[in-house]
Amino acid sequence: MARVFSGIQPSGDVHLGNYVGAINRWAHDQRPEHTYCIVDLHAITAGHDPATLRAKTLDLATWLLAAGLDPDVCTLFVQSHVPEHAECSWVLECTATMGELGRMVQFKQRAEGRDTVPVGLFTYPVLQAADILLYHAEEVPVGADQRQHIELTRDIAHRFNSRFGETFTLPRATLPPAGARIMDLQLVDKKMSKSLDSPQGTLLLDDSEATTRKKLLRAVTDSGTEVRAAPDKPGITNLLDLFAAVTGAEVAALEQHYDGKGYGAFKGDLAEAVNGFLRPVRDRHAELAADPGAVAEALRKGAAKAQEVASQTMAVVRERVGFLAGTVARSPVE
Ligand code: AQP
Repeated sequence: MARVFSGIQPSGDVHLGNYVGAINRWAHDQRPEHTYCIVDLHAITAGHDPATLRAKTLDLATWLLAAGLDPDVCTLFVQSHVPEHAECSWVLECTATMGELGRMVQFKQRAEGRDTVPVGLFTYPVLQAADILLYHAEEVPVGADQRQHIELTRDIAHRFNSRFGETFTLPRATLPPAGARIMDLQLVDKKMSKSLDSPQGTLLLDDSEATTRKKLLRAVTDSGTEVRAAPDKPGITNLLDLFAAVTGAEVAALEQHYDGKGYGAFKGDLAEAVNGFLRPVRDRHAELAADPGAVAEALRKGAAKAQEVASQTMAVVRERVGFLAGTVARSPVE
């Protein structure tokens, strides 16, 4: 059984891309050796409002529990509750190079050559490496956007192991069969993202069924009427991928089924399928949101479990790096 780690940022409202690319798989595949993290340290890299961050963190935890993550089965926790993440990140920053971080596509897209971007936006892939390596994860279930960061994690782990002795496990990214990169419904060349300002193009878990339907019916398609995946038809290709992700159907079978039926019928059925797929999660979220104390308690237990593993890994890292043994002051999760 592979050890698994994956994370999600509380940087905005959870969308369907997050759900099919990551959360739904986490919930389906969860086991005791799986660790899932709300990565709030990552959510402060690009400017944020403290009260909103706190509220979004709790709400994201509520969505993860609503999706079916069971704190008695897997480990679910908030990153800032386990201080070893920041400590490990610093050690790994001294292993990673400016050159490799400068090649990260997400950094290049976000920074766009500006000198004024926070340093954290440049170094956060190293924090992500620390997140994964602390738990000796072998697999990291993510959407396609994160593949490059997982490769970087492998490179950093390999370099550290070569220098200081076998310490970290080299992880690999695992992608879903469909929905690995859901695109924005309006800006079809951009991935659906919490941080993209495209309210009509981002399908939120929190949207009502009527809003979901409206957004899908208005999704940008291409000229023509053929329901077919093709490089010159990015809009309809994305919707086919989404349909496949929420129903488990093959894209080829969907193309055949909608042959000659046009975009309208296809989009209407897609809206039905998406709403049906999300209904149980939305209902459960509404129930759980009424008891935020229970959600916070689940996170507290999760942090204690996570810290048991992370502190053991950090003890080895400190010793390997050559830090003098001593009593480490920490703020344990009670
Ligand atoms: N569009 C997507 N399609 C499939 N999977 C996706 N993921 C994100 N977007 C898509 C996957 O969701 C997990 C959590 O990633 P995240 O918290 O980084 O989500 P985000 O929406 O990308 O959030 P931000 O704040 O806009 O972050 P940036 O733009 O900085 O990444 C991951 O497994 C991710 O692959």
